[in-house]
Amino acid sequence: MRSKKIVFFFPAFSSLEATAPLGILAVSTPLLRAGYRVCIIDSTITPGFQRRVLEELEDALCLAVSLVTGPMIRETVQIARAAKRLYPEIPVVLGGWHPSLLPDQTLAAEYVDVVVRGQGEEALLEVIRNLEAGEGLRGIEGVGYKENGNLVFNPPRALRPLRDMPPKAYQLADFDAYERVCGRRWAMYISSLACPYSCAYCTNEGVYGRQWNALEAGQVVDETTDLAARYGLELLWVVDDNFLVDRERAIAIAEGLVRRGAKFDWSIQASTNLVTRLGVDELRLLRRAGLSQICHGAESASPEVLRLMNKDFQKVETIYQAAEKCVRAGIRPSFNIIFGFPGEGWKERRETVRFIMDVCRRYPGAEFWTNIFTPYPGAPIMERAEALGIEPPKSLEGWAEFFPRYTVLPWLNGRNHRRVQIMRDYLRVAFNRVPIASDRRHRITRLVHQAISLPARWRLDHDLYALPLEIWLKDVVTRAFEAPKARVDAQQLAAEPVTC
Ligand code: B12
Ligand code: SF4
Repeated sequence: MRSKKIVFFFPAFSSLEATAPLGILAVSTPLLRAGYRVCIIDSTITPGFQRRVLEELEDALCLAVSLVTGPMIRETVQIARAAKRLYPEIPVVLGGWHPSLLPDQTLAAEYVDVVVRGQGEEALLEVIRNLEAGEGLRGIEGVGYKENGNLVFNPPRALRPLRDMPPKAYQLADFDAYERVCGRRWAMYISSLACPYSCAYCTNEGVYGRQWNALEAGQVVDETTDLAARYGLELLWVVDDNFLVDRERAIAIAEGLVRRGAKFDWSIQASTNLVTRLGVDELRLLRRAGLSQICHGAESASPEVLRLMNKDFQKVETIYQAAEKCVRAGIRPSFNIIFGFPGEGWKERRETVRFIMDVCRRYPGAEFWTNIFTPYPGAPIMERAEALGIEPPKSLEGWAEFFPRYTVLPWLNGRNHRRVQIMRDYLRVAFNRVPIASDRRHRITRLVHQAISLPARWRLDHDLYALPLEIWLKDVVTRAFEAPKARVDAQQLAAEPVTC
């Protein structure tokens, strides 16, 4: 008889803001219901994760990995290669955003046997059933596999609304271990799928279309209160792409949570135009229900760049209004910014920096997180990026370096790239930002950060970044007083061997 054990591997993805991988919890439920055993190894919380995966595989039916484009690919390759060397007969199945967007190239890797495109709940169960029965994977929708050395792709699987999906298997999450790493006890939760918009840099439309669909307010209230109580969670990050598409639903969720006397904090992602549809009183209601932060993809304060990004639904004034309304309601407004989008020159970048400084001064508590534009496969801008000289990697491994913290672009490289990176360093320290992970900085590091915030603001106001002594001082102090960062930065990983 074949094994009924599935080993999931989740490669390191983010600094120390760790919690259970929702994608894996989602695809685990149908397996558990069908009588399979599930073992999840998350490299962020598992010392010696490679050895653990190999040990667990000894009596397993298959190895399944969840990944997005970027540094997660590094550990995926490392583990899949090691697994194949030791257990060539155990299939390696890859799912998640990267395999969904680039199935051919992912399956072409010699250490990958199966890829699942899009939603994995039903597809993975069917794959596992067939593997257990020793049957092929022909006809299983959404799945790609190898047959006599050829790559075979079955027809895609139709999207299912979120309300038809089983609950996530949160019982498999080791929240104690995540809390030890992160300093906070929190989880991700999803209440709606997809987004009605199609920003040029976003991969959403490619996987979910623009078919926004959501759980009923009552179900969200029941599930979130139960989750928080059951696992003692202090925070839920609602990972919906655009939580506020249905205004009435959002209000009903808030009313339901207030009625229940919910005690946990939660945060959402929403576009600024949908936040500003709400009145301050409505936002205050959401605050009373525990909503502590709204993350917005503002991305730029240049009207021209917003147009190029296909973000016509958002005006610069809307970003100001969202910041103002959130602060008045006691909700922390958090904004993402992309530097280096095709068509953004230094003039447009200055518009954005000035805007950031203005918002942070006018609305203390507002925070900005900046990235460098990274062209992802499946994003509408990819074609234009290629025309401008981006050469998409030709293998799965090549995509490991695609990470917006460091991306060097044909139009933003050398001195200009260094300048943007230093500018981003100053933006990081100019105003306070609150990450999910608890602030474990040493007293001295905190003092130094505070001390350099004023010169940082002066530099950003005057666009002067030569001789960045404050950043140098910050780095020296960080090295002296802080534990090394988690091994997830593409630059740090590059130096590491990928053998057992
Ligand atoms: C939470 C989240 C994160 C978290 C955790 C990531 C994770 N892997 O879980 C953090 C904060 C770390 C993160 C970081 C980043 N993220 Co992110 N993130 C999300 C977000 C908002 C939700 C993911 C989620 O949990 N969804 C809910 C679960 C249930 O869905 P799911 O993960 O898609 O899983 C389903 C399927 O994919 C599939 N599936 C998933 N895993 C597996 C495994 C197997 C074996 C199978 C068969 C199927 C399968 O089945 C699941 C159920 O249907 C998505 C947006 C979104 N709407 O999904 C972006 C998203 C995944 N992130 C994205 C990006 C770009 C990033 C960053 C690069 C951004 C940045 N500025 O740094 C970093 C890179 C991380 C890294 N270092 O590699 C892109 C992905 C682009 C891409 N090509 O991969 C997305 C889609 C956002 C977007 N719209 O562009 N992210
Ligand atoms: S609003 Fe956000 S999720 Fe929606 S398309 Fe734009 S970037 Fe993607």
